[in-house]
Amino acid sequence: MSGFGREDADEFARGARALVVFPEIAGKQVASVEARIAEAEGLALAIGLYVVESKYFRVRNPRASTLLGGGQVDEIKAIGEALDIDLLIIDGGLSAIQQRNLEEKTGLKTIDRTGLILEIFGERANTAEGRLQVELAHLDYQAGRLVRSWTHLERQRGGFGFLGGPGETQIEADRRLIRDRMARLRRELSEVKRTRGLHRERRQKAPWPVIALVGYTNAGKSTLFNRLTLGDVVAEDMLFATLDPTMREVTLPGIEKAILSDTVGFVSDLPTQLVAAFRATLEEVISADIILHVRDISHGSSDEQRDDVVQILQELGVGNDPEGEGGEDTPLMIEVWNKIDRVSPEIKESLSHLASRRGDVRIISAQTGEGVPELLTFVSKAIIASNEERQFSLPVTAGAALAWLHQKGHVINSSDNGTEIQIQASLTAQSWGQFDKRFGSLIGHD
Ligand SMILES: Nc1nc2c(ncn2[C@@H]2O[C@H](COP(=O)(O)OP(=O)(O)OP(=O)(O)O)[C@@H](O)[C@H]2O)c(=O)[nH]1
Ligand SMILES: [Mg+2]
Repeated sequence: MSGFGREDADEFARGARALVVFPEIAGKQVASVEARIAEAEGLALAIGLYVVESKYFRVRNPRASTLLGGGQVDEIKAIGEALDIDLLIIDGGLSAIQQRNLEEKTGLKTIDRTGLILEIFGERANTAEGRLQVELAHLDYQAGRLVRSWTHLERQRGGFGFLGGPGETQIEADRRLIRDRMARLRRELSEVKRTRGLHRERRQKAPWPVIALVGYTNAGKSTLFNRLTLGDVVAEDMLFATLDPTMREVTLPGIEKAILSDTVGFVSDLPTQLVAAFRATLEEVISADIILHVRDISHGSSDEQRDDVVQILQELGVGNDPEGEGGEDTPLMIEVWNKIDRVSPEIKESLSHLASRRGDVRIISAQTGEGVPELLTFVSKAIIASNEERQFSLPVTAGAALAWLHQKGHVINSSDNGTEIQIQASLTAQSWGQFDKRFGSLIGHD
């Protein structure tokens, strides 16, 4: 495949010397600058860059031209020269103009947080669908940045053009090229999706409950997944180790079979292009019966990470329904406080205390296995408890609805009086939601 994503990955050769700059914008302070910088370094490492130096700048008045102040830009230029830097990573958002100006003023190739994350995704995506989605996201990102002096398209033609960008007509032509390519990708993507949809359709008919693992990148989702499924998903101390969702069967106490799905990790300021791109992949999450939100409770920014995950889930249309109404098919959410083996006994004590006051938290170590059996019992109880019994009637012609009920849950009783079938069935709230959507209009009111 000759995607832009691939070419980009080549561009930041492994081992390239990077300078990470975290600009803290006034009014948007983060809880821990160290944690934020460590994360940015982790992102850079995730595509094999060599982080030579990291800097933190406080930005009081973000400049439209360069984001950073003049003195700060000079300092970056000086560091770049002194340390022989190849690449400047700004851990924040840059407009196309800011990016170009920074490149011109520092003499360093510059990339922002979104660009960096897109690079990682471009390198990691394994499935056909994942690759198409990343490429599409990348093009979308590029389309907005054609003013910059080194576009990939320009490089493809062999010109570097570090000074002065391409002419207007060239930009127009490039835009059209990108638009055409995006249109083609969308067509390919919908073909791949159609095929996957068929697979899912087949799977969704299975009566097994679906449990999805979500969480911040590096929280330990894959480690837990492997522990529960004896699987071999890559679990690494590396950001975005998992990109493509994986599903496997698990056995829970009292439940013959359930489907567990491991998913891509989230990160703060996840590029909107990628949230959109992965929406389809994360449909597994959206349609799960239970979501296990895995958190690295030993992490200094654990609370911020939780907030980011909750926010992204909300963007995806998944959220707890505090009123407990109208959310028939809202999955049940359980917080899993992972890596408990890494905290001191005192902190563990107070976390246990906190958790015991909440009904929706379990403490575990996916690595040592501590707390995992209890988590499983908790999950299966929740699944069983969420089963809801209903009695209603369907017209005898609604064979499909009846078959669906038989497949998806437990039909306790059904009797046929010639025109109507009286049904008594038990399903998860999530499945009832799906049933109502599909067959609600058939249900008789008596
Ligand atoms: N000490 C300790 N380390 C853990 C635990 N769970 C996971 N880890 C480590 O944390 C790192 C990340 O684990 P993964 O399972 O890859 O995390 P993930 O959530 O799948 O990450 P992404 O796929 O990048 O989103 C690995 O080095 C794991 O060995 C735990 O309970 N205790
Ligand atoms: Mg993973």
